[in-house]
Amino acid sequence: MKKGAILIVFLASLILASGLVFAQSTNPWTADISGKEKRSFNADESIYLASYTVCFPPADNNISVYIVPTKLLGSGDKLEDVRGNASIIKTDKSGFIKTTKIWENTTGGNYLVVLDCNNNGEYDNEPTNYFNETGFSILEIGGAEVLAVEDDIKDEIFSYDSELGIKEVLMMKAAIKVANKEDIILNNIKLTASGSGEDFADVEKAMIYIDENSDGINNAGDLKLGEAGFDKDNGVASMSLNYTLVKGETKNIIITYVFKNFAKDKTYGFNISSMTGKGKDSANLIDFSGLPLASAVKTIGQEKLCKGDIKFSLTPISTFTNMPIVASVLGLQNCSGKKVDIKLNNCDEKESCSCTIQDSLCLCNFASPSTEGKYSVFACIDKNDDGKYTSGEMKSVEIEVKKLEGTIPTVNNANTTNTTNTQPVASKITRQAILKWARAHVITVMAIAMGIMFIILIIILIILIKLMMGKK
Ligand SMILES: [Ca+2]
Ligand SMILES: [Ca+2]
Ligand SMILES: [Ca+2]
Ligand SMILES: [Ca+2]
Repeated sequence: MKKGAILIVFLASLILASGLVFAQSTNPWTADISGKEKRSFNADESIYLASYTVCFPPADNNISVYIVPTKLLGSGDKLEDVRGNASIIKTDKSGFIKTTKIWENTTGGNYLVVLDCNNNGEYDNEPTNYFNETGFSILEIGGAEVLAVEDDIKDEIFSYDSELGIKEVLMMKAAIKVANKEDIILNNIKLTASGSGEDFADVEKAMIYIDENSDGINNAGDLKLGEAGFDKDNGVASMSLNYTLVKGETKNIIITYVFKNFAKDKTYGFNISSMTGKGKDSANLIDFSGLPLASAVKTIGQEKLCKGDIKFSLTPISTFTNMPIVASVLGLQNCSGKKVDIKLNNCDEKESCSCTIQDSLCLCNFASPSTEGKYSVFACIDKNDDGKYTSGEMKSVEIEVKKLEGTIPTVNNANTTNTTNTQPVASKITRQAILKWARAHVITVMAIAMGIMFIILIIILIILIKLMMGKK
């Protein structure tokens, strides 16, 4: 009876033991803290090792346990541990390795565990977990860095232009640089507002775009990721997103505000206070470094008052070289006191003449070019005082200039006047030019005059002779 019982217990433990052996694919095996076999780990998990009987002699044997990058091992290969040193683990009385932590603060990659039973630092066909394939792997957690873009949008005054009607203002350009480990699913971006403006009341919403064409402007082809308003003044705009950032890539982002109110002299800005995302492979929360990141500060300027279509004309539009041309600009409202520059070819050139608008009219004159050809003449007015000429601030007229053969009256200097009447300007210029020419050619003028007088005298003489002959 006793013998039978011992036999049953022995057989039962043998079956149990062999069952356990077959539950493991290798001996030794990598495991979680409970000793259950595990071959794929996240970066924040520790690696454990367990085994049945390994090495000889099996009991109370100090074994050097190596972790090496996955490779095909050959007999006599020197073992180099990725942790710096092998760990020494003592087998129990049965020659088992009890579940033992072998690595924490891991580095992502694919590895093998090698038991150096004879502790000679070499591989002598000793036990490994798997052979010629990865024993276990550690997923690398992705990461990302949020960077300011070098030519970020500058602090500046923004003035509403009702003629353009643009209410969306560029606030920030930044880049998200994704580590070359795993794709990241971007879930949320939070902006925290600052500045004297009422962010809840004045800002309809903040918007975020992927600047697909990397030109720093939100335009056609860019992808809108999300939008949100602020919860209160100096509060938070929380944008829910669902965008996959590809590992190893850098994406440029643009953040804009859509304003409801343009409250003069108020300032608006924000920080990207947080970004959240998940590793696509590891499912771990991703750390976005570089935050908080501050936007530009926009101050709201005076809304544009000077408006209207520029009605621009030149008199004449077909003329000779170096001849006077009168420029007139009409049709603008609330622009009194603003300067209009008349320029050849484009509004970046030096002005040919300029005038100041008074009662919605502005006149000046200039000399036509000294080389024949067709020219575009531009009237340029900076309606919104931003130092730039943009749409609605330029108008052009074509002129044709021909060369006049022979001696020509010339105008050497263009005059700048603010007169309000075209005709006297033109006639004054013409008279001045003719007088100047006459002074320069006094002998020619006198010769021509004397010739004409001589011809008239001859004609009078002939008439007198005919009359006298008729009386006879
Ligand atoms: Ca060895
Ligand atoms: Ca504010
Ligand atoms: Ca763009
Ligand atoms: Ca302008």
